[in-house]
Amino acid sequence: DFEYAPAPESRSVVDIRPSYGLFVGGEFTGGHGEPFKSIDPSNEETLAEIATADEADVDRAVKAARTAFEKVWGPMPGRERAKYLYRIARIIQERSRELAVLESIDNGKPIRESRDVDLPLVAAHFFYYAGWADKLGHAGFGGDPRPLGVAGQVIPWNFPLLMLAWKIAPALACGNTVVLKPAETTPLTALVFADICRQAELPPGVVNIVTGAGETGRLLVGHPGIDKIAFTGSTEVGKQIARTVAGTGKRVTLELGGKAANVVFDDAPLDQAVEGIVNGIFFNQGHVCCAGSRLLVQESVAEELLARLKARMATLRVGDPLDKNTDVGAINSAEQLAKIRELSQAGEAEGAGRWSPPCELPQRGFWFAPTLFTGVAQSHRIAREEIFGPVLSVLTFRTPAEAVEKANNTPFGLSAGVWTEKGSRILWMAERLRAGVVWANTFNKFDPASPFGGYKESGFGREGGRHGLEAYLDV
Ligand code: TXE
Repeated sequence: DFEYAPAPESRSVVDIRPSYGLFVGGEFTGGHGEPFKSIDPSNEETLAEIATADEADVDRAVKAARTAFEKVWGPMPGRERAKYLYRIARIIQERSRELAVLESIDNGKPIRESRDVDLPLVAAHFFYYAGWADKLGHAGFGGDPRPLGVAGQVIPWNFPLLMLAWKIAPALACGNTVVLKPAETTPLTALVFADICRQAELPPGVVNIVTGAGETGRLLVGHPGIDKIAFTGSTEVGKQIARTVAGTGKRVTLELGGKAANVVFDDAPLDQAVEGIVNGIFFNQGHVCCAGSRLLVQESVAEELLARLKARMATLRVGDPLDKNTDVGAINSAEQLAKIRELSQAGEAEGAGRWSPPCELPQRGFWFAPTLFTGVAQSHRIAREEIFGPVLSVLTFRTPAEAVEKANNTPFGLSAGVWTEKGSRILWMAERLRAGVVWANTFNKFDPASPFGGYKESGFGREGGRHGLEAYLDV
């Protein structure tokens, strides 16, 4: 009886300027590189022109961060730093509607997700790390842990503001200053965050934002004035950064790709598992490093589970990111769409069965229907490579040991999910799964208090929780 009534969130709550500069030393300034455009992936319209930071601009930003570190932020007592972080957290809450709409416009993600997941978590991270700023001497690192200095932070486009929060909040709490580069397809919320820093009267130079493509990131990572690098992005670039940093003495943490298994046993509550599977792979269009992109289902329930999963997938609404009824938004860029298409074609060519529910995709913009591949073999590319899109590869298993073997048969190790009624089996699995996070009877659950990070080629270092402080302190 449900009548579908589109209820788009208003674009009028955001005020997008025609052009944006860099944020250096507390001021918005021009960049000396070739400017680029940020576009709305749901309709391919240009949103704004963005400055590119060249070598001299990056240098300026690093120097501003160094001065702020030495003169103001490093020596400031933790309880004073905490006040700024709390203030930033509260302003984020106050401006969360504007930020959520802007995030959905620039990224393509459904407003329900940016409003109910991203923004609350962004604020929560600042609140959480504000709470640590005056307690670092009691965090188990010895009495007097020291900040590292200037952190160079490079983030991706899938959770633009949340990745910014994961990086900036702990760095600042520990007394470091930062130069952060947002991804070139989603720079807008980071620039509004710069405005929030001004609103919070954060001392100039404590946070600097340099925009640009990979080259700006490369310049930042290679700058001799950077003490610590935090990167979230592709495994390929992460490895490149690790090579660049080798021998420089810079500290580095990397959060890279994933190919998580969502393992469903025959005693699992199937409807609950279906919700977790759908959330695991279709949340944020599958642009999630810990996405449950491989479904491992026990053979005895495979048919039943797939029938329920297909029925659930048929109810997913794909479309306007600002429509509050949308479940799956736009793919972030033409490049990402091309990658998803290429891997899906490879899946078909290698013999897997492809299925999507009937769904009408908008004419303009970048779109991909929720897709399921059955009959997937472990050797198939769609079982091995990160697709980073709304594409689920289904494999089956008979015994728990086989489930573990298959789940771990990947160069990645970021996350995994286990669905079963048996508590002992959850513990047995969690001990054996080589993944930084193991969710049991749930998926994609995040909390600022719990550390997040990878095994193997998913990277190293932890973000979030008390462990997240380690990346920004010398003990
Ligand atoms: O990543 P890049 P892309 C995976 C996902 C996706 C693939 C490619 O599979 O399909 O990577 O995405 C900056 N030195 N993930 O091309 O290039 C870049 O400007 C320093 C998983 O977008 O790694 C951006 O700010 N920085 C991932 C950031 O790195 C460089 C999230 C990420 O871009 C650089 C995103 C260089 N040489 C993609 N080159 C996750 N772990 O969640 C680029 N950058």
